[in-house]
Parts: sequence; C-alpha cells; structure tokens
Amino acid sequence: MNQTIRIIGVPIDLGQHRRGVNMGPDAIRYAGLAEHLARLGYHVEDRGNIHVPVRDTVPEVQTVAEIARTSSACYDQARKAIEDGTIPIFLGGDHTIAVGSVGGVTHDAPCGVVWIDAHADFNTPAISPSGNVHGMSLSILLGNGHDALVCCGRSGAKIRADQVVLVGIRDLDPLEKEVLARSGITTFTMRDIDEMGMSRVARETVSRLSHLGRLHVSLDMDSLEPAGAPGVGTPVPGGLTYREAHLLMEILADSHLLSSMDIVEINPIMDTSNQTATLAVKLAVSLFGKRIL
Ligand code: B3U
Ligand code: MN
Ligand code: MN
Repeated sequence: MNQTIRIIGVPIDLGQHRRGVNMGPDAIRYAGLAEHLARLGYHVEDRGNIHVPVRDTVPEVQTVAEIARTSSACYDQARKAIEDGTIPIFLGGDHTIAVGSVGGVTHDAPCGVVWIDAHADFNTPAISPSGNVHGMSLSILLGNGHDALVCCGRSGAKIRADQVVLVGIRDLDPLEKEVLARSGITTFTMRDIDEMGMSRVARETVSRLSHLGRLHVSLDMDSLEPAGAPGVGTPVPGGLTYREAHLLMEILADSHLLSSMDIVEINPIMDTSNQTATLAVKLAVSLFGKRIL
C-alpha cells in the first residue's frame, strides 16, 4: 500500500513582526506540493489549515497565549498524524509551529530533529533582544521559555539536546550563542559546511540521529541563500546554495528514516513569482525520495 503524506497548514505570523508569513501555506500549495508528492507515488491528503487568529485582532499582551493555543492544536494534529501512520508535513507560518509539530510527533516516541536554519531559535524571554517567539522555538522544545509554550501538549522538554542537529546557522544573538554553546546540541554552521562540505555534514547529521529510528526535518527557508529564496521574513546572506540544500535532502532521504517535516518562514510578500515556495517544494520532493537515477 502507498504511504500517506498528510499536509497540515499552520498560517501563524504571531511569532515575529513582519506581515505576510501567514500566507506561506497557500504559497506552498500553489507551488504544487501535493501534486509533486503524488507523482512520487505517495497518497497525499490535505487537511487544510489550523485556525489562527488574524494578527490585527490580537492585542500584544495576548500574543503568547494565542501562539500557545495554535501550538496546542498543532500538537494534537501532529500526534494524530503519527498515530494514523501518516507522514505529516506542516506548512508555516513562522517557526513557532515547531513547538506543536515536534511536540506532537514525539508524543509516543522520541525522534531525531534536523533543524535547518540561518538562526538557532535558541533565545529565551530573558535573553532575546527582539522578544520574538519564532527565535525561541528550539529552546522551548528543550524545556526553556514561556511556560504556556513549554507546557504545550505535555509538560516539560519534548526533546533532548542530543536529539537535535542544527544545520546552516550563521546569525546568532550574543547571549543565544553562549547558551547554545553550553547546550550540547550538535551544530553545523555555514563555516563548517564550507570547510567540511555538505556531503560530510549531512552524513554526520544522519549518523548522530539514526539510533533514534526516525527523523523530523524542520526546514526554515531562511537557511538558503537569499538570492534563490528571497521570500522570507529575515534573509541572511551566506546561506545554503540550491545544490547544497538538495544534497542535504538527498542524503537525509537515503537514511529512509523520514517521518515528518516542517516548511517554515516563507513570506510571499517578500518573494518574486513564488520562487521561494517553488524551491521549498523541490526540496521536499528530494527529501521524500525523488532520485535522479
Ligand atoms: N535571533 C533573532 C532573529 C531571528 C530568529 N529567527 C528568525 N530571526 N527568523 C531573534 O529575533 O531571536
Ligand atoms: Mn527558524
Ligand atoms: Mn531562521
């Protein structure tokens, strides 16, 4: 029987201040995600979007509570998707969606998390210069941050430091850098990728996580070089090339351990001709097994 991929949209833009990232799920659908995955032989079901309030209707003081509410709905859907034996793909929205997606997919069993991002998203309210929650998601998943978010779905940490590998980082805040260095998380910065090459970085990523039996890929599109992926809220120069990103996906695919994915931070307002969502779809197709030969 064909495997089922379940698409779940989470149009949240409450984790940061730029408008537009709420349109990410439709931009990715418009770029043909379901059709391309179906062509690979998957049964694809689109569950539509989780309800997220329009940001203009949310007073600043309510922001964390509304992110928590969305995260909790996302957690339930993620848990159900795994229980149902499907491979969920969560379409952001900003990176706060990972609080619910990674939380929910690890409800019954741990999994390895490959966090591909220009940023580490390892701030806490005490150290974040911006206060933006999308810069705190990974820290929340490790049990540190706003209580309402740390307690999403089930209380406390959802993953341990040795269950995450960060790939592509190049823009960290000063205190975030210190906390990350002490955390024990395996990191591959852009410098590491330049020096080691993506092939080695990707293979080491798999070898550090494969004992967990399955992998969640959390793909922040700002990990890519902005020239090829301009449609993101916070572009950072010096990112992954088209070829490096594809090679990473292909080597992750070779592990046959992929069980879920996030595609986040696409901002169609900043994009031209939907090229960032189109690239995201191509990367998902590489991740879910399209082989050249
Ligand atoms: N580290 C900064 C910037 C940032 C994090 N994630 C994104 N941008 N996308 C912050 O606001 O925490
Ligand atoms: Mn991120
Ligand atoms: Mn980022």
